[in-house]
Amino acid sequence: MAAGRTMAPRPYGAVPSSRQLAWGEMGFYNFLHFTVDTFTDKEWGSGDENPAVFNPTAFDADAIVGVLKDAGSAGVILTCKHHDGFCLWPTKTTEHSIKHSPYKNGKGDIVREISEAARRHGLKFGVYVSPWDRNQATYGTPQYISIYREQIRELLTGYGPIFEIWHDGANGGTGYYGGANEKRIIDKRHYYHWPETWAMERQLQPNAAIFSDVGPDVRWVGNEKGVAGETCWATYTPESPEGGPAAPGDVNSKQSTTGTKNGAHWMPAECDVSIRPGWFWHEKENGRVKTPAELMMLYYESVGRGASFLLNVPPDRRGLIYEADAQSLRSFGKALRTTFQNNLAKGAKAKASNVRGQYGAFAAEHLVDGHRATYWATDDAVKTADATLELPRETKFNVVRLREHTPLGQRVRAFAVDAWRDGKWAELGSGTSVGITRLLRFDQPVTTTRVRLRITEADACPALSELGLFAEEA
Ligand code: FUL
Repeated sequence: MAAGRTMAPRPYGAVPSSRQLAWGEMGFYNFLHFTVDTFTDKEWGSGDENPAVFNPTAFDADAIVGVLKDAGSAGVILTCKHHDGFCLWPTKTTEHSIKHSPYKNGKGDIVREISEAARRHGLKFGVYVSPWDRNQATYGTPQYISIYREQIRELLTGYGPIFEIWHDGANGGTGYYGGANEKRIIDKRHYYHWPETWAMERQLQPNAAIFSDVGPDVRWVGNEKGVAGETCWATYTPESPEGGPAAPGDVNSKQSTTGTKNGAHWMPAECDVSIRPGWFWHEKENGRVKTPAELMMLYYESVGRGASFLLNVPPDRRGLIYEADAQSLRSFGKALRTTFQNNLAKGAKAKASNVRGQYGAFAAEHLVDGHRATYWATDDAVKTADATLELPRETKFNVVRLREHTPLGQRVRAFAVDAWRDGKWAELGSGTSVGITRLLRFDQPVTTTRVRLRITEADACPALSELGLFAEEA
């Protein structure tokens, strides 16, 4: 008997918007940190840099994006303006831009080149626009907020669809500020009037996910190591370190790492980290590029914990991805593909201890049909349940992938996975939050014909769209 929509479980708690759902499917994507700092060997330019220093000699957007594509990236976020205030596009808002650089004799536009290359390669494009501007004379006054919004407007209207807008929490301090050379402390909670800026962004790019320490769509994970909490809820109620209302740059970052169980908002975490110690390219760090194995570990600790993996890869002074970085990324991409292109649970027979209304629409087989849109669900009153896979043959794997059907919210609180071994079930591993994706990775491969998922705790009847099995190359 077919089950109508009305038979589906009611959503539980905060649920994702369609833009958050689309964002949640991306998993791994990249940051490009590129500006005057690349040429001055700094991490935070003070704002007094001469635009003439920005002079990449062999900039090639297709080459850059091509490396990211090979790594399996779903998108790229460019530092269109970092704290130094130098704009990588010919903005009308300031003279402190690429217009006054030797790059293409001032006729260049790095934002255009990267956004177009991204589209050519099938990657989505996003923008980082630093709220802190150490060049602007008006920084700290209301006038600067208009300038900042105008910069965002230019970026959101001139460069096609944007998948994410990145608002940094680092705000205020010393700077050049048009020659004042002083320290300017702003009121992080009120100065930017964030809700108005977000409303403008929504209007201009309704599908873009807005990122900051407090969302509204995607939250910072609370560290720059690229690591989500072992338990990481997609729901979140941001608080300031003192426990009051939070703002970008003024958040209890410990809570950001784990999120809030039954939190007020759907606001999954994004794990940002650089492939090198710094965010910008520095010659002295050429020997300190993260290895493919380290990148893979970070993938498990971010995507594998229900967050996303935003890996920074800084172009060098030529305007290319440095060879060591490119090599590491390509090997990482190859390992990702080798592992995840073949779901070994495909073709398994799935059975469950309870199926909602005994309807085929909620049967356990949806755990292995390869679709996020279909799912196994239980009756409303059944909050602990098992699903068992009977594999077509003896199967060797070392990774288990679980996914909740997130349009119905985050429901599962704890689970365990077992394998059939020597005539009985043996537990392979267990965990707490699932959400968008949960990966369990075992040091030793498991060989078995049967795998069981146990939902050991849930706040509402579980609804899961995947139980996948994968094997990493030894
Ligand atoms: C931080 C910035 O201060 C760093 O320079 C970098 O852009 C990082 C992604 O965010 O807050």
